[in-house]
Amino acid sequence: MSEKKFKRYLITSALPYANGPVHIGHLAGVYVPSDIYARYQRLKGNDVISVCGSDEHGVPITIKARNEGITPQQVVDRYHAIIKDAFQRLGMSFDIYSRTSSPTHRETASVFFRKLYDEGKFIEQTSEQFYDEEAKTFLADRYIVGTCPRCQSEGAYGDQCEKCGSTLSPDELINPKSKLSGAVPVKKATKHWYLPLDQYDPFLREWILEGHKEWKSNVYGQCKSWLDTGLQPRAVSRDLDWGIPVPVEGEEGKVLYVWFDAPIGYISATKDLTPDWEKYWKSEDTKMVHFIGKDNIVFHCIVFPSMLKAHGDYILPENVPANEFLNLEGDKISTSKNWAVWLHEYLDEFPGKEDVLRYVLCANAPETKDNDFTWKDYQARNNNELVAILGNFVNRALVLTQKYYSGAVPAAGALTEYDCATIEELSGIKASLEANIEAYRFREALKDAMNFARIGNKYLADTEPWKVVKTDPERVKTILNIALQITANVAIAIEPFMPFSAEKINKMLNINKLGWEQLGSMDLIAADHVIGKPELLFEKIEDDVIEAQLKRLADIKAANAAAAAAEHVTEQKEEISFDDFQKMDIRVSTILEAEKVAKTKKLLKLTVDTGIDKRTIVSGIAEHFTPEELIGRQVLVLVNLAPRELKGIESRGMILMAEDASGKLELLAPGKKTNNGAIVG
Ligand code: B3M
Ligand code: ZN
Repeated sequence: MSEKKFKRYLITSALPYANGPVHIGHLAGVYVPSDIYARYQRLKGNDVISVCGSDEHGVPITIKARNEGITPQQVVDRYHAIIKDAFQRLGMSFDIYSRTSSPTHRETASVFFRKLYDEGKFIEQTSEQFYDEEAKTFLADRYIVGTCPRCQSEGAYGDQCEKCGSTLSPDELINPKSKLSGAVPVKKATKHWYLPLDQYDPFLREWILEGHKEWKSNVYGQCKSWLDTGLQPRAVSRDLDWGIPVPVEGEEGKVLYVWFDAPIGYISATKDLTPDWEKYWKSEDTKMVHFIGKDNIVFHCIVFPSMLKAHGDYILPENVPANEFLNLEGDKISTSKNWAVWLHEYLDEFPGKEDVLRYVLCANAPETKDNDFTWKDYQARNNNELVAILGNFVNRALVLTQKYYSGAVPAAGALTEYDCATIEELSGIKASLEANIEAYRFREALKDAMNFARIGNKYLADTEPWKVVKTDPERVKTILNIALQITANVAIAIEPFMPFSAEKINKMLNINKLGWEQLGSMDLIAADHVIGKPELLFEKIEDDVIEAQLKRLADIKAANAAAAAAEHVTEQKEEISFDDFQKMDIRVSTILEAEKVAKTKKLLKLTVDTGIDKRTIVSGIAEHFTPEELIGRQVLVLVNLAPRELKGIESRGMILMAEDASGKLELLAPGKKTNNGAIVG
C-alpha cells in the first residue's frame, strides 16, 4: 500500500450508460463502495471531490432510440433524470452528477482528442467496414444480425451471439443482414484513428506491474493478463451519427469512440464542478481513485491511463479497486431480461429503507468474487442485524434515558471492571475500521462499524439497567452514560455506510454531526445534555414482503422463458409419406379418471374413453396438470400405438400434447365438444 500522503482526493465512479436505470448490481459493484470511501475521506476532514455522471454516447443508446422510435437525446434525457434522482434518493454524495452530452464535455473531449491528433499520437488507418447502402450508413457490430456460426441460432449480433454467448465478428455471421434496412451489408473503406496501446506496454508494465502491486488481485491479475496477451492498437473513432464529432476537418459522420470520450467525462465533470479543477487533475498531491465494475478494468487501467500518458498534462489513478459482479437469486443480472432489482423501483416500494439496501449491498459486496443477492438474505440482515442489534441497542439507550431521567444525560460514576473492559474493546475498533476502508475492504469495514453497536448491545444486555435500577440507581447512571457515548460513536462509524441512520441518531441525541477524529472517545455527550425523542431506526421486514418480491421475479422468469420459446422453434423432423401418416389412428377421447403413479414425479395413470373402448393410458404430465383438472377433459389419443408397460402398468395409447421450447405444455383437444371415437385426420 502506498504510504504517500496526499493533499486531496479525486474519486470517480463509473459513468452509468443512460440507456436504462441503475440496478443493485451497479450499486454493489461501484456506487456503494465509492460513496463509503468519499464520505469517510470527507469525515476525516480531507479535501474530497467525488464525480460521476451519465455516459450518454455509444451504440446501445442509438439502438434503444431506434427501437422506441425516439431520438438518442430523448433516451439519454429520460434515463439521465431517472438515474440522477435515484442516486440522490439513495444518498450517493457525488459533488457533481454530470453527463457526457454536456457542452463542457464536448469541448473537453474534442480538445483532448485534437491534442493527441496534432501530436501524432494516433495511427490513421483505412479499413473495410460493413456498410448499409440503403440506410447509407456504416454499421456498428450490434447493427448486423445473422445466423450464429457456432450454434446456428438466428438473431446473432455481429459482436456476440446471445444464445450461446460466443464472441463473434461480423465476418463470421451466416447470412448477415443490416438491422436498419434488412439489406445485406457490403464492405466499404473508411478511415479511423487508433491509439497504439502496444507502444504503452513498457509504461504500463512499469506503472502497474512494478508500481502498483498493492492493487486488488482481481484488478492486478486482469491487467497482467492483458499485458501478457499483448496490447493492440485500439480504435478511438466510429462511423456513427450520435456522439462527439471527430474534430478533424472533412471527417463528418465520424464520432469519438464512446470509450475514448467517456473517461474524459470525469475531467469535464470536475471542470463543471470547480474552477480549481486543475489542482485535482494535474497535481501529484491528488489521490485519484476510480470505482468501477470488473468489465471496465481494461478501460480504466490500460486505455484511459495510456490516453492520459499520451496527453501528458494529467495524473494517473492511484488505485482502481474494481469489484466483481453481483448476481440476483442465483442468476446473472440482465437489463434486457428485466432480471434486476431496479434502484428507482426499490426506493418507491421500500420508502425509508435506503440504508437497509446500502447495508445489505455492502455486507454482500462482490469485492473479490461474484456474489449473490437474495431477498431472503436481505430480510435476514435487516431483521437479525439492523433491527436486532443496531436498532435495538440505540433504542434501548435512548428510551431508558428518557424513562429514567426525562432525557437528561446522567453523569457517570465509578467504572466497574466490566465497564473498563468494554471501553477497552471499543477503543480497538477505529484502527481496524480505518485500515479496512483505506484498503477498500468495505465488507470488513462495515463489520467494524457495526461492532460499536454489537458491543453496546451486549453491554446493555449484560448490565441489565432495567433490573439494576430497582436496587442501584446510581449504577444505572454510569451504564446509560456509557451506552449514550457508544451511541454517539455508532453515529460516526456508520455514517459512510448508512448516512440516513447516522443522521437520525444524531437528531435523537440532539447533537451535531461529529468528526471522525472523535470516533473512539467516551466523552462525546456531556452530562445533563438533553437528548431528543427516540424513534425506531429500522422495522422488521415480514415474509409477505419478501414473497411479493420473489413472485415478481418468478413472473419475470416465466415471461422470459415464454419469450425465448416463442423465439426458438425446434427444427422440422424428417419428411414422411402420406401412407406413413395414414398408419396413425388418432381419436377424440375423454379422460374419465386420473391419479398419480406412486413413486414417480411425472406419471399420471388415466382412464380414457376412446369411443372404441375404455382403456388405461400412462402419461408424463403430472408436473403440468393435477389429476382433478384433467377429469372430463376431451383430448386427442393415438390409439394404435403399441402397448407399453410403465411402472408395472400397461399403457395403451398416447395423449397428444403441444410443448414449446420453454417446456410449457398444452393438451390438444377439439375446438368444440365432439363424440368420443371421432377420427382425427
Ligand atoms: N458507461 C458503464 C458500463 O460499462 C460505462 C462506464 C464508463 S466510465 C467512464 O457499464
Ligand atoms: Zn450461438
